[in-house]
Amino acid sequence: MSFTTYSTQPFKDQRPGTSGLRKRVEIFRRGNYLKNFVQAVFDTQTELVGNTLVLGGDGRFYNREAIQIVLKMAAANGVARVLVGTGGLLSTPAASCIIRKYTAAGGLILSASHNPGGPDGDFGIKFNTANGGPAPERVTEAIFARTLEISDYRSSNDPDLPLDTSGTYQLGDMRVDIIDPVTDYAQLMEGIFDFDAIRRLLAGGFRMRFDAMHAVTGPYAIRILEKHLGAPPGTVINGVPLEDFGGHHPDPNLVHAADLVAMTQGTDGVDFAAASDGDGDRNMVLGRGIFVTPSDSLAILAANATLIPAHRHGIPGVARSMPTSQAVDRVAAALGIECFETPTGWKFFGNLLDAGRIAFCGEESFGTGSDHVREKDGLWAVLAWLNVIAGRGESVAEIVAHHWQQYGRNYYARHDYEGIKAKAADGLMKALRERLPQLPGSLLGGMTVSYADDFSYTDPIDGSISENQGIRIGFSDGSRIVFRLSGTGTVGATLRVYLEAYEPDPGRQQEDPQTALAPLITIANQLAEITQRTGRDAPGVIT
Ligand code: VG1
Ligand code: CO
Repeated sequence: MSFTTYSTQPFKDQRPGTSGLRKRVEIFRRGNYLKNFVQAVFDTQTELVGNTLVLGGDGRFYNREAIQIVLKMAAANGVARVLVGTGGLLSTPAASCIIRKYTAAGGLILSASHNPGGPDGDFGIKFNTANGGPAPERVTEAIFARTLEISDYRSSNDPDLPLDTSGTYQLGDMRVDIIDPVTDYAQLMEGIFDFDAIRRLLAGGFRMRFDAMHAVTGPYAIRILEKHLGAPPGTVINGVPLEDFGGHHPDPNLVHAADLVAMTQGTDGVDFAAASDGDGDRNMVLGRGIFVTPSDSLAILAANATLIPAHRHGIPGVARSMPTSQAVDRVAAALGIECFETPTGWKFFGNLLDAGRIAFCGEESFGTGSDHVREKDGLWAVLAWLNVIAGRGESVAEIVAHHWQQYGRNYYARHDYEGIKAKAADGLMKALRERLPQLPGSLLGGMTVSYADDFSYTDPIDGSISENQGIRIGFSDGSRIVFRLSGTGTVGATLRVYLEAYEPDPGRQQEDPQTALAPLITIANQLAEITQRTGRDAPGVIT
């Protein structure tokens, strides 16, 4: 096989964050930036030699070029076979499904998820291990260490492959299968859910919309919802993947999917609406006149798991990331199953899923999923909701109201301060950390602090420890404030403030969350000196 070894210089900033390496497109296109990182993966993940690699991305600007670069480097580094989605497309959950189904040694997913795309937008790359999940910290740290000392990379001298035509190709000694990105995933979904019940629901006049936000999920949603389940054409909107996502943030929340939200309003509003993000792993769920918080969604799906055929005998346990509301904890307690609190990022669920300790897990950041893959999965959540709605014969609003009546309501909001100065953000977190020891037992805004700590997680399966995962302040009535800095941003720093208050009384569960959380918002601002330190008097995004 013909390949060339090229010399290169290390970059100092290639440490993966919450979900892979994310930078501005212009940084990825500079010199050998992408090649260095990919070579560091091949240098450290030696099980890829002689084995299968899965490759695909969310279709954003630079995706196609990056796919060709990775293919040639894989060939030069001794990978035996690569499975690529046509057009270089694979949603993150589909990549996870394909890694597992074809027992690949790992996968490279090209995505910056919900971050904007285009020449001035963001790009990203993430390595997933053989279980189909995001590489754990020890792996990402080994890759990062390698990027700091890298001196050359290898690439084959073959021409580009025609990515749009499925088929089998040869790149030197390496076989490349360009496969339909949807088929395997659609089959997996069919084996999990009651498709007949969903078909009957959709045939009975139930009206829904799915907003693919011009990101990767369009082809998946059209195939599954419209072709397999019989939803009328036009159910999926913005279904064509575009390199710049039509100029929008492919971020399924009340701010960035405002048009979809509007379709659920008023007497003519649709019965159900959902959206997913750039790489298809996030979801937002709406009913007529109601937004379901991702934290509530996880709790409601867990409470109704047995309506889903794959889980008809019940689930062994659940997990949520630390800032996610404690709504699912109450369900787990009622069901008598285990409940785990993990740091932010899907990689922390992998061991628990592999060990069979949990079947459902989720994050407040519009992430929900199960043991069917090792990533969060936007369409899975949509199908799970449709399955539950069909099974209960109730509207989304009724399902939510009944859930709150039974378990209480966890009022919840996240306030994001994006693009603040890194120094200001670090100073704010440091000052908070210094105050932690004095807080327990003290009164803040008339509320008693019962604990205050910087979250540290010991993985129950492999014992690995992850420290400094966010500051938690808990009050005696079950309320919480959490502060952490984002690990996915590409400009300055982003402070996230997570607020949660528990309301057991059904007579008081209909307030606006910002009103119900107002006392906590005031406490959070004062305690962290947010305005003084960041110069912002309000969050930029509230979800
Ligand atoms: C954010 C979310 C986190 C999620 C991560 C990746 O991370 O808060 O819950 O796992 O994005 O999601 P951070 O560090 O910015 O808070 V995705 O859809 O970008 O793969
Ligand atoms: Co995503």
